[in-house]
Amino acid sequence: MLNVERAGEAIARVRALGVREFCVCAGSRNSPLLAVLGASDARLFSFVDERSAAFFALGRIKQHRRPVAVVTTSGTAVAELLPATVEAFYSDAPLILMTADRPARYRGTGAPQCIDQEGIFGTFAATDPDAWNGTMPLHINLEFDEPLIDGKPIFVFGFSILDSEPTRRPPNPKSKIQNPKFERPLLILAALPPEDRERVREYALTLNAPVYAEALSGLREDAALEHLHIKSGERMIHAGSFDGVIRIGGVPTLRFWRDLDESKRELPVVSFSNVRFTGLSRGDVHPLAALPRPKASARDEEFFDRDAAIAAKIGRILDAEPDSEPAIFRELSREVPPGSRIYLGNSLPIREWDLFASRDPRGFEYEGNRGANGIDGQLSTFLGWCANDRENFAVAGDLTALYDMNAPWIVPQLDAGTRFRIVVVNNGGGKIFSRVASLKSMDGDVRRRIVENQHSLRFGPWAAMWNLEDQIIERIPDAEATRRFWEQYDALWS
Ligand SMILES: Cc1ncc(C[n+]2csc(CCOP(=O)(O)OP(=O)(O)O)c2C)c(N)n1
Repeated sequence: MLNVERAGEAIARVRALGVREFCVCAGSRNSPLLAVLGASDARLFSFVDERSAAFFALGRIKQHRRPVAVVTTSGTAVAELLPATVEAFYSDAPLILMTADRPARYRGTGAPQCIDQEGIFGTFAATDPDAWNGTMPLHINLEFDEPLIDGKPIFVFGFSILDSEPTRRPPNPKSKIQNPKFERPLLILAALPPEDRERVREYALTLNAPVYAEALSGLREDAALEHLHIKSGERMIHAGSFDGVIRIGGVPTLRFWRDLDESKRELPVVSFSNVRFTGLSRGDVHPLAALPRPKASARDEEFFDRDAAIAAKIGRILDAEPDSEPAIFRELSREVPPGSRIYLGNSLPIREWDLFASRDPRGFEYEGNRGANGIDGQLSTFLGWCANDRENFAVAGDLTALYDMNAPWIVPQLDAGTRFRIVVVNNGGGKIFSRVASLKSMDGDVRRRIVENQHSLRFGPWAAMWNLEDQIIERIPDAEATRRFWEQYDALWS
């Protein structure tokens, strides 16, 4: 059965239980539910913060004395429902939690935004609608596989617009450590602790294969690896003829990692990481300590020439569109003082930084919450990570910042002399969703309102409230310039 049909059934089911109002919190995993609801006559309230949505739903239940549903995407979005669920449980309130999930085969693999959601509310929520007594929370967890709606792989902006990925699985210490013997390998470097970087650099140099290095690897701007880096972005990977993938570090962010579970299932993957999770529904993770001496591969000059040519063209488009969002990311990477520590928020920041930040080696140290990929708690994590001996920068989207508005509370308690800046790239909503193919069929206004949560809020008064006008910097990309940028960018690959 199609996802939208299953979503329609689930919504009809809860409507039959008396639900008239839905508090929706968008993600891409719950897009089938959003598509159905957007085309329905149900009353919809759209939220950024799931915790707030669930408490609001509780208020509606108290007002109208009938069940209200909260609809979320996967991952920490689900966990954010717990406080209101506990409150509802102890006040006999029929709060209905409709949570989108990835297919069960991903459970335990550590894939982004895939957590163990089944039964996550424990005794605080019933899970069987047929046996539900109508006086306590009810959790309906819905697995949606890809394609979420229309069956085509979704490529937007050169990276995934999908916010969820597979689950986690403990490493298998007994699994035989493979020394990958690929002829034409691709090396993907994801989050790495500083102490492992030297070894990984040596490995990459000997392997001599194209390297896709994410910022959190700490090797994206590494001068010694400059001749191996793929610089035009992850779409270039599709232009290569790789016969295997070697991943080192945490679960990668790039869309291609998801393709390895979908359109590229036949491509062998070997992972070395101290993170226990494969982030894929296949394969094992070998400890980084077991990184073998690689076999050198022959350099594919044609591949690197094409990559360099496209990267140069991207640079020229960025020069021509300085007010576009990608150009703002490049500019930020040039403005931040060398040696700074940079926290990259989820959604577009982590992706646009990987794609467009300058590759000049400037000694940046990167961090980010890449365990479950939520947009919640980002500024709080950043402030907890701020060190007092260097400058600290966070780069976050506007909804991500809105989600954590009270994070600055802790600032007066940080070590004296802690220097930080929070850069909010305010593009007026969750713009990662602006080109989600599966949502195209929805009415444009509905999509902007309930999926992107489009807004015209400004962050100056928030900065003033906390007395942080110098530390909170708002950058507002020009939407038209951004559109023009992506149009030209897409044309490079056609
Ligand atoms: C807790 C949580 N809820 C929902 C999501 C789904 N989600 C992924 S990206 C995104 C939008 C983020 O918007 P913003 O911070 O403004 O960044 P932009 O996409 O504009 O870069 C949402 C809601 C999530 N990842 N985590």
